[in-house]
Amino acid sequence: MTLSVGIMGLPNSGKSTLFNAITHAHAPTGTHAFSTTDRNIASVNVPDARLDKLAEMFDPKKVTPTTVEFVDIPGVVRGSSEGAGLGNKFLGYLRQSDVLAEVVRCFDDDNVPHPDGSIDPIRDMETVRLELVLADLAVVQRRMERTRSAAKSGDKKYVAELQVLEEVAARFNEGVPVRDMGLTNEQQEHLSELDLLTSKPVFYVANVNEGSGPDDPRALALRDAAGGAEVIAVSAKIEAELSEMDPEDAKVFAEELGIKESTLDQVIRTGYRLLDLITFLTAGEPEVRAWTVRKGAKAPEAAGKIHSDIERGFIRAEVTPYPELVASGSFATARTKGVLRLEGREYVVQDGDVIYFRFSV
Ligand SMILES: Nc1nc2c(ncn2[C@@H]2O[C@H](COP(=O)(O)OP(=O)(O)OP(=O)(O)O)[C@@H](O)[C@H]2O)c(=O)[nH]1
Ligand SMILES: [Mg+2]
Repeated sequence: MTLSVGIMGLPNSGKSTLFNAITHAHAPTGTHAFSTTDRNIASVNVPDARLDKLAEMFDPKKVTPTTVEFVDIPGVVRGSSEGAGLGNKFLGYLRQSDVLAEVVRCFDDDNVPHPDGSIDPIRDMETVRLELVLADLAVVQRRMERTRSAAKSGDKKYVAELQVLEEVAARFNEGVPVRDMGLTNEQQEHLSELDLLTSKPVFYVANVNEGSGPDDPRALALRDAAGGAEVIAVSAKIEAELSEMDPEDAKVFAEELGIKESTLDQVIRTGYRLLDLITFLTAGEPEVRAWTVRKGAKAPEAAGKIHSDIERGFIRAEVTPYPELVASGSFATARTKGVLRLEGREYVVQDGDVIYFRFSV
């Protein structure tokens, strides 16, 4: 599966700047609101030092990282859901995203106007929350019309669905996001097709002043207000500048600035954690490759990521944890040392497992 991250936030919060920093794209940015007039999409290779090391060991013809997709949309403003600005129409572009990254302006810059005239990250977070709730409410109301007429026949499925939709709409009217409604799995099931934005996991990107970091006072205040959601503090502007530099120079520069982990790495790590995703690896002469699966996936499911035939004909998995493989130097040595294990259908794949699947056709 490819993780898709939707980037949203108020106009001029730095969404496109962040998008460019992460994807090395050149989406237009600017000091006027709504610099972005349509969505930007880009795919990025997930950096993984393990792949580089395995490539050294196996000298493969091909090295294939996993990818993450980013979607950048025009700014959301107060009233977007009723047609103000460009926001609401474009919020729909995020419905396919697995996780939302909300950029919150924490930087001062008189040249970059704020749509509400002042810097107030918590107010901005509230504004966006409300607009997302209202956008979801509109989706639920449209669905309710259909469900209501379908329920007239007395069909139990639609009667139950209608009840859930009515409850959810009432909570939306109180401003509550789906993720905070405490719905049962069964209730959620009725909503799954709607791809509601407020049911998606969200994290915040505090776009702080140049030279500020995780202890930026505005980022800290945002963390307090975020109700346990993750807050990453970055300077999108600096990160965008770094992304334009020669990678070696950028590394030196980032160290001088005290930037320990690139924004891309932080965003991907957070997305993977929120969605409970892990990476397993395959290694051989033809190809060294990284794959993404959900935590808890068993060996045949992981095999299915490679090819459905391998899942169908699954016999066993030969599993070597990455550190053991590196320490052994080869699968042959790993086998004689006993660190290459034979695992069956019930084996739960772990992050960093290097796997060779045996299967019959
Ligand atoms: N000083 C400073 N300026 C920034 C930072 N991030 C973005 N900007 C500037 O703020 C302006 C708006 O940035 P964009 O990335 O276009 O903002 P956006 O959220 O995509 O805006 P819309 O597409 O209009 O919704 C640009 O002039 C950026 O250069 C930052 O970290 N610090
Ligand atoms: Mg933009």
